[in-house]
Formats: sequence, structure tokens, C-alpha cells
Amino acid sequence: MHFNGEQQRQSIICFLVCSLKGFTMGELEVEKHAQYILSVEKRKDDFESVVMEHLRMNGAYWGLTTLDLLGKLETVDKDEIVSWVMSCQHESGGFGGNVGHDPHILYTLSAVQVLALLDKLDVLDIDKLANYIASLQNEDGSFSGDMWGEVDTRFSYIAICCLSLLHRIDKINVEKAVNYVVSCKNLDGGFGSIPGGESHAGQIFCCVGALAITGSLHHVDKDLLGWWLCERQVKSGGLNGRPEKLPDVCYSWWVLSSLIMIDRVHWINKEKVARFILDCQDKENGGISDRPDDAVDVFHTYFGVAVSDNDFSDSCTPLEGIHCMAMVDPKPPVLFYIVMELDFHFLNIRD
Ligand code: 3PZ
Ligand code: ZN
Repeated sequence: MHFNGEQQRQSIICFLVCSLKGFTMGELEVEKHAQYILSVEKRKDDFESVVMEHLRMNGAYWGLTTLDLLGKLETVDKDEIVSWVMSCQHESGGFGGNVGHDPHILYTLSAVQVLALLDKLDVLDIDKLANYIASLQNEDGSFSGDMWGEVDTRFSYIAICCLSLLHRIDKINVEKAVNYVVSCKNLDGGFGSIPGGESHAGQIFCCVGALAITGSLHHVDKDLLGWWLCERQVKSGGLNGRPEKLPDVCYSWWVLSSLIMIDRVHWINKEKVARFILDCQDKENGGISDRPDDAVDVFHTYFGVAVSDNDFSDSCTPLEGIHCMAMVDPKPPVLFYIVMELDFHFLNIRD
């Protein structure tokens, strides 16, 4: 499906109006969640921060993206963040999770996302970074996470997403990359981490995302996969990642964004998902947990806010419309890219 500029603009306006409608419902504790994120950043040496020490780059991405979604990005010192991010870059071109840590593709994507979010991609030596990512592609098209070689379709998505943000997708063998992801497709319509690996919502998000970016969604059996994904919704309204598992806020994201990419998100009860997420808020101190009454963390706060932002849009369906433009020239307007990291970053509204 193709949309002209006007339809594209209308989808976006519709989407924005819907998001605002969601916020004026006054149920998502916008102020408190922003305060929570800012407080985590300040408490550098308590337990939570020590656990997160080795993945501070991911944490920075989750936290900053949440602040941006909540309209509070102005409260941070952008130059300080940029210089910290750059101090995590290794001579190979890849980024570590913190200063002095070994580079890994997991942290490299977060670093690129943070810089894109702050509109500072120009501080990067883009070709050096793109060459680092390309060096992680294996002969069979798969990607390793770092020089030690663990292979996983998550890394295929990360590599493809990163290179697409950097406009350097041509640095890898896209055809082989796509074929490898397709070789991880299962009979249930889902995808695993390696060929024959069990289907899992997080892994499905990565594989469908990689195929969406490369314009290869025709490899997905949309009805079969859509059915499997819809079955992830449990009685409480929350979504799980695999059959028989408990619901978890972060799976709302993996499942819903996968459904959006295959145009089947209307198959799910979005109001019930929203209700579940709202029930996971710490209404006193801010933050969102994996399920009601658990401890909050930055990761689930990010996914909870991201899904709320998109899915309070109840009867309105601009998301699918926007996704249909996935194959348009991938120049990310950062605003949309952060709202929905995968689906909107292809949009080119700069005419
Ligand atoms: C969490 N990681 O391996 S982790 C993560 N999980 O680095 C971050 N839902 O214990 C936070 N589970 C919390 N703040 C959890 C990121 C995991 C995902 C664990 C989790 C989430 C249920 C059990 C893997 C992108 C990047 C990484 C992941 C997924 C997607 C943990 C446990 C694991 C990890 C970190 C902390 C507090 C936060
Ligand atoms: Zn979770």
C-alpha cells in the first residue's frame, strides 16, 4: 500500500491527536514517571544502579526516551550525555555499556539511538561505526553480538536497525541477512533466536522488525503470526511472551509493535492492555513494573509509557497507516522514531 504526502500528514496528525487524547484521560502519571526516571539517574550508587552499571548505555536510552515521550527531555544536559556516550566508544567503532567496558552490538544500538534522539548523530564517524557493525555479519548472513561470536536474531535486528538509522544498510549483505532471519521462522508463524529455536514475542519483534526495515515482510505469514501474537493476551488484559507464561508490560510492546508491523493490531483488545499497564504504575512514587504490585524499573517504565502513548488511541487506527510507509526512504524524523522505535523511524515527513 502506498500513501501520498497528504494521507501521510493526516495519519500523523490523527496519531498526535490520539496520543494527546490518551494523556488528557489523566490516568498515566506523566509527572511522576518523569520524576522517577530523573531520580534513578541521580541515585548512582544504590542497589538498582549497581545492577544496571554494566548496561548503563541501554538504561540511558530507555530513560531518555521515556523523558522525551513524556515531553521532559529539556530537563537533561544534552552535551554532558553526548560526551559520556562518546567516552564509551571503543577504538573498533563499537560502544560499551559503560566507560571502559567491551563493545557489544547491544550497547552500540542504544548509543546510536541516544544520539539520534538528541539529534547529535553528526558527532559520529558514521563509516567507522557502520564498518564495525558490518564486521559482525557471518558467512551465513547471521550476526554475532561481538567479536566472541554468539549468534542471535536479536543481533540481526540490531545491526539492521542501526545501519538503517545511519543510512548505511548497503554495508552488509542484506539478502543473506534476510535469508538467515527467514531460516529462523517456525511452523507456528513465529520466529526463534536461531534456526529451530522456540517462538518468543521478543524474538518475533526482532525478526519482523528486521524484515520490515529491509522491505521483506512478504516472508511473514501475517494471519498465522497474528493469531499466535493475539493469543498472548491473558484475562487480565496483559500480554505474555510465550504460551503459559505470566503477562508482563514489556511484552505489550513486543507483541503490539509486531502486530502493527503485520497490520493485525486491531485483533487485540487495546483498552484491556492499557488498563493492565495503568495497573502496573506506582501511583505514589512514579515508575511502571512488569506486572501489578511488583517493583518498578526504568525498562518497564519505558515500555509502559511507549505502549500507552500509542494505544490510548482506542478506535483510531493511524498506526497501521503509518506503518504502511515503512518502505519509504528511511530518513528518521526523530520525533516519530522515538515514539515507536521501529515503526515510525522510516517516515519521511520533510517533503
Ligand atoms: C530487564 N535485560 O538482561 S537485562 C532489563 N530484563 O539487562 C532491564 N521483563 O533484573 C531492567 N524480565 C529490568 N531496569 C529487566 C533488560 C533483559 C530484560 C529482564 C526482564 C524484563 C522480565 C525478567 C533482556 C532489551 C534489552 C535487554 C533485554 C530485553 C530487551 C534484570 C534482569 C535482566 C536484565 C537487567 C536487570 C533487574 C531494568
Ligand atoms: Zn518485562
